[in-house]
Amino acid sequence: MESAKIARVLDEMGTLLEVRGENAFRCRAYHNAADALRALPSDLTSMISDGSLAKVPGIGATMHSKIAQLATSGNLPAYDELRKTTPPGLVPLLRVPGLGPKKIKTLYEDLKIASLADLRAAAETGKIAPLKGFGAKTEAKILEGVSFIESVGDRIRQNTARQLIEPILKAVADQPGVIRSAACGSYRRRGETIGDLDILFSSKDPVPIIDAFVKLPEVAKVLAHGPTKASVRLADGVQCDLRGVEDHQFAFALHYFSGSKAHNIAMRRRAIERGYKLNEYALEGEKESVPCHDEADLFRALGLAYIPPELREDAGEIDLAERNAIPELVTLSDLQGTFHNHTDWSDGGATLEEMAEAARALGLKYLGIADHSRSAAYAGGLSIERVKEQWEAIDKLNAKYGKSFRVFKGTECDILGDGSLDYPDEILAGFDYVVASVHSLFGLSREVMTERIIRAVRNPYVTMLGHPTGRLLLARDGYDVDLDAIIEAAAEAKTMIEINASPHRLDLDWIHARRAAKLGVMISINPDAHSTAGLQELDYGIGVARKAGLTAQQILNTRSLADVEKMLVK
Ligand code: DGT
Ligand code: CA
Ligand code: CA
Ligand code: ZN
Repeated sequence: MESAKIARVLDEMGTLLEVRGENAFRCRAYHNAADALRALPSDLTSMISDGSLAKVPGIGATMHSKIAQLATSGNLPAYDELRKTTPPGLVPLLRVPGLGPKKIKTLYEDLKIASLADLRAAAETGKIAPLKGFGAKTEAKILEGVSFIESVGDRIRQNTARQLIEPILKAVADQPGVIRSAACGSYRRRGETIGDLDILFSSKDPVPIIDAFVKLPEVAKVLAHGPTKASVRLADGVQCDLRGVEDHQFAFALHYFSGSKAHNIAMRRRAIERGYKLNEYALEGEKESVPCHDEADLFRALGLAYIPPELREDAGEIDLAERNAIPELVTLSDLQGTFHNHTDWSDGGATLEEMAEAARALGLKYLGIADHSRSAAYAGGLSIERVKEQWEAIDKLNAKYGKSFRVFKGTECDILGDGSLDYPDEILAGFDYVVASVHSLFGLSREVMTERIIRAVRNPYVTMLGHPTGRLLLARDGYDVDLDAIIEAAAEAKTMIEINASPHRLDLDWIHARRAAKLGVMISINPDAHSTAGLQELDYGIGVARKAGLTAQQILNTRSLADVEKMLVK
C-alpha cells in the first residue's frame, strides 16, 4: 500500500477512535502520523527497512509498526476490527457543531443514535434534552446543526480538495501520452467550497489514461467509465470527474469545464452575438472553426483580454475584459508578511521563535503575533502581565534578527459585548497593532451586533477587524450582522479589515472584500495560524483576494517592512 492510502487509513482510524470516545491523545497520534506521512518526500519502503521512519516527528515506534504492516501486507487487523465494530454513521456526527466525541458516545450508548437521521429524529422528539450534559438549548442547537449539514450537502473545503486532487493531478500528468492536463471547475476558480473535483487532459488516445485513472489507489468506486471520460468516488466520498480531449480542443474544454456555468453562458451569448458558436470543443465560425491553443487565444477571438479563472463568476469580468481593465491580481509571492497569528502563549501550537523561523522560511520579512486577549479564557488569553512578558520576549527576538526580519507585537483582542475592547487603553497603546474580533455572544440581534462591531471599528486603537462574520464554512453560519454597514464604518474610520485565510473561514468573503476595497478599505490577508504549517494557509486568502479582483496595492501585507512600520505608527 502506498503512503497516501496509508495516511488515509490512519486518519480514518483516528476518527473512528474519536467517535468511540477514545482518549484524545491516542486519536491525535493517528492524525499526526497521517500528516507526517503526507509530508514525507522520499521513498517509504526504504525508510521502513532502514528504520528511519520511526524517527520522523509525529510517527514513533507504535505508528511505525502499523505503517510497516500496511505498506507490506496492505492490511491491518486493528483497522478491520475498528471498521467492523463502529457504525459508519457515527463519523458524520462529528460535523455537527457542538457535538464532540464524548457527546457522540453518550448519544450512541443511551439513545442508539448512529447516524444524522437518528440524531434529527431524536432531537425532534425531545429525547436529547433530558440526557445528562445536554439540555433544551443543546438539543435546539443540534437540530440547527443537522439542518445546516443537510443544506451544504457533500461539499468540501478548499484544503480538503487540494489534498485530494494533488496526487491525482500528478498521476494523470505522469501517464504516458498525456500532452496537457489541468484541474478545472470550482477548484480552479478558487470557490469557497468545492462540490466535486474536475480534471481535464489532452492526448491522442485517452482510453489507456482513463483506464489507469479508474484504477488509482485513491478511487473507491467507479461511477461511470467511458472512452473519453470517467467519474469516480474517492475513498473520502468525494466525486472526481476526468475528461480527455484532443489537444486542439484543450483550450475550449479547459475554459468550459472551468466554468462557472454563469460565465460560460455569458461567453456563449457573446460568441453568438459575434457570429460564432462556442462549445466545449470548438469556437465555430460561419465557414470554419477558429483555432485556439490556449484560453488567452479564445478570449482574444471574442475581443476580450485574458480573464483569470478566479474572476469567472459572471460578476462583471466580461465587461472589464472588453475594456482591457482586468486588474493585475495579487499573488502569493507579493506577500511580505502577515498579521494574525497565534503562538503557544495562547492557543497556538508553536513557540514564538518557531513561528518566526517558519515565517522566515516562507520568505516573509515580518510576522505579526496576535495571541488571544484576557477574556478569551477558553483559548488561553493573555493577562496584562503575560502581555508585558511577551513584549519582552519579542524585543529579545527582534534584537537577534536586526533589520532582516521583524516580529510585530499584536493582539487578537476580543470585542466585548458592548463593543469595547478587552484591554485598557494604556495596554492597547503598547501594541504595534490590534486585531479586534468577536468570539462571544454570537446570538445578539442583527442591530445590536452591528452596533457592537462598528463601535470597535471606530476605536482608534483598532488597526483591523478580524474574521468579520465569524462563519465557519460547512459548519456554522456567521452571526447576523449588517456587513455592508460595518464596511462603510471601516472606510470612514480608516480601519482595515482582514481576509481571514483559514480555509475554515475565508472571512471576509470575496464579494465583501471587493466591496470593501472599492470603498478604500485596506485589506490584510491573515492566516490566523495556530501552528507553523498554518502560515501556508495564506494562499487560501490569496484565492479570496484574487476572486475579489484585488491588486497588491490594496493589501497591507504586500508592503515592505519599512512601509508597514510607517503605516502602523499612524
Ligand atoms: P462544484 O463542483 O459544485 O463546486 O462547481 P463546478 O463549477 O466545479 O461545477 P461542476 O463540477 O458541476 O461543472 C464543472 C464546470 O462545467 C462548471 O463550472 C461549468 C461547466 N458546466 C457544467 N454544467 C454546465 C451547464 O449546464 N452549462 C454550462 N454552460 N456549463 C456547465
Ligand atoms: Ca466541480
Ligand atoms: Ca463535475
Ligand atoms: Zn479569532
